[in-house]
Amino acid sequence: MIKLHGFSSSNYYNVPKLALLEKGVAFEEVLSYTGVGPKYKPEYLDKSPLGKVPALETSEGFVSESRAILEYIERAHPQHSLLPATPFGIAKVQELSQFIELYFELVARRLIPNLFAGTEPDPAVLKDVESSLNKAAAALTKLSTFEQFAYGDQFTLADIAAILNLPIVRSVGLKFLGKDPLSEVPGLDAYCARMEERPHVKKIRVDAAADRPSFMAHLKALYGI
Ligand SMILES: N[C@@H](CCC(=O)N[C@@H](CS)C(=O)NCC(=O)O)C(=O)O
Repeated sequence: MIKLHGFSSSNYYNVPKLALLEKGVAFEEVLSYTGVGPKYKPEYLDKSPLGKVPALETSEGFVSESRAILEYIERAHPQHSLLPATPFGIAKVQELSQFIELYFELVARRLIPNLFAGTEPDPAVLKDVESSLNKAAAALTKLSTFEQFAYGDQFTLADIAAILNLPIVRSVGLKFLGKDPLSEVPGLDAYCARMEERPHVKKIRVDAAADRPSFMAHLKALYGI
């Protein structure tokens, strides 16, 4: 059986986890936190070269990087596909997923250290994050109407990217910018509410909340924060 290494309060870990759950693929979870190095699980670097979470353990070896892991899962387990049937549809789903990761997740992530440490962000970083998120929010409306799913008429990898990342962007915005940068994206509120009702998304949220105290304790033990 394939094994997914990582921890449930990581949004990146939850990307393949949600894919596996939605596809009905059996898997085992192996707990591994971040901060790999001399003090913590140095052997994990053989599974994920930068020590990042997630890593997927297959019968042939390890795969890191969530995008590559999704590719493996989809090809190795084609049932309940998370991609549309046409080449154009697949490209559009990948386009939206990548857009969300590059222009929302990775931008908002710049403020995560402040969130964990309870510190104020550098004003220059804050300004940069705000203008990048506002630009991306305006552009997002060109890629999705969020009427039913993020793209097309079935649950896809774009929904996984959207529901695991956009809520984080909204909370980071509310916390540090004093406003939700996605509040004016048409259809997004109702879309997120619909996605949160999906049983596997609910499981992701329950598991994330359950893991959070242990993850925070890990950060405190490793970094003193
Ligand atoms: N590009 C990677 C990013 C994964 C990532 O950044 N994971 C975070 C946890 S949410 C992590 O492992 N951070 C620790 C680190 O960067 O050292 C992927 O798509 O899997």
